[in-house]
Amino acid sequence: MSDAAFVTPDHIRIRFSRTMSDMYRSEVPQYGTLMELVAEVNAAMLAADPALKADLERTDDLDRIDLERHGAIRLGTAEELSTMRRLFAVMGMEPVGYYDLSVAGVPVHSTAFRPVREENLARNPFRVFTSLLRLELIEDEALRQEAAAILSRRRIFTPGALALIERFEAAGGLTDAEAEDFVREAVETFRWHREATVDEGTYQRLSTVHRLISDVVCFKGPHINHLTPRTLDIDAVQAAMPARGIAAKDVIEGPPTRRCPILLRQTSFKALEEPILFRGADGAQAGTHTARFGEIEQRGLAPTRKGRALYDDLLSKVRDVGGQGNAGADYATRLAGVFEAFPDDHETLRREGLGYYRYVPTGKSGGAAPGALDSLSLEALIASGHVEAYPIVYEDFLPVSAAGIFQSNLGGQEQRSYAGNASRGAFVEALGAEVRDEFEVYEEAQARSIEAVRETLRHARR
Ligand code: OOG
Ligand code: NI
Repeated sequence: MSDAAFVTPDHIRIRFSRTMSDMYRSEVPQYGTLMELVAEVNAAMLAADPALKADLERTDDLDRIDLERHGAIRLGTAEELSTMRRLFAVMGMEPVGYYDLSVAGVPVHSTAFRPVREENLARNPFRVFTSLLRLELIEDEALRQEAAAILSRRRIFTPGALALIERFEAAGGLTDAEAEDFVREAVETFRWHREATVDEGTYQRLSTVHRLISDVVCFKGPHINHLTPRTLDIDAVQAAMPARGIAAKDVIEGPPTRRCPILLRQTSFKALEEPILFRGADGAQAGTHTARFGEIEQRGLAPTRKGRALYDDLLSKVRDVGGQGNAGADYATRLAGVFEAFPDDHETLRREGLGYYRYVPTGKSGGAAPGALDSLSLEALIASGHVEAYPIVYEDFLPVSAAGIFQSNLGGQEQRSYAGNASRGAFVEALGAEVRDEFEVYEEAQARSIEAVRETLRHARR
């Protein structure tokens, strides 16, 4: 079979993210309401700000605005994680970044599976924040073994999905018909099942140690726990949520409102309490479980290591005041105050090496002598109007923010200390592959754009 018979991983990811979105909207109707609100706010923002619209058009971001979303799952075993890596590879999604959430009292560590190159992100940026439960952080030996035994009995992938993953690996791609089967089989893993695999007593014992443990251990599979559209104005969406009957989280995680957005701002609506059925000696017993919610995100400039260090430093300054974290009515004001130290115009951000930019030739050639342009520095080319710089969008996650999202959806009361437990080596071993360094990914994207500029200018001189 020739390669021409295969559909691209982008194509499979597009289908998959659409199917997941439809599934989640039918499972969690409030998510549909949130999607409508986000689409309205985005449309209003674009109508009011033609310059923003033109910029988004220029950088291929306009078409993907309403597509933009991520989801999250929580896995129980190393084997589940490594198979999940193979499943996402079929859709061109690779593990980027390592997030240790134990420092925030959540017994998991995580990565994000996502497309890596700009052309693939432009087609569809769907990513999945994927956490692995760390059973070793459960102190009670008997309970730890019980949880491991329950997990070892479940099979989260359908035989059809496993066969198509193998087919993809052996043949190097999937045909259109195989891709359709693959998506249908793959979404089964992420579906909600209201039947718990354990009795109520077991659920309660695990829940008492940490609610996240019962969410991972007591169900047939890793139900997708939220999906997240991207908004152009998260403050507007946050403010409009209550009027639509959506119970929003108290604060927006991440940096404050800025003229030049950086990194990632996120907020969510609280997880719903849903009916479930426990196993019982005399038939099923009714109960409830809270796990699934909706979230929105606003993304901005991807910072360099230097920019990120400044962000982390400023954020901890705000959060450490009186040890109150992000609590307190004046949090937004304190945050904005401290972040005045983070430059808020692209010129300065770029010149000070705080963020990554994509460089694009403007097409202007008049006035320059042949060969003169490619000897000029990038700064000189920008100053002379031959090259423009656009912010590269941050595509990853933030551990402190992620912990805030986890907490608000676990009822907010869970505070355990698992501090200082980063274990990247163990995660990579469970995954069966390295995770990519996010800074290298942006660095390479920026370098490719500079190379393309140089290439254009070399050709333009004759
Ligand atoms: C994941 C929470 C983290 C984000 O956007 O930071 C996350 C989870 O609750 O499983 O999705
Ligand atoms: Ni999320």
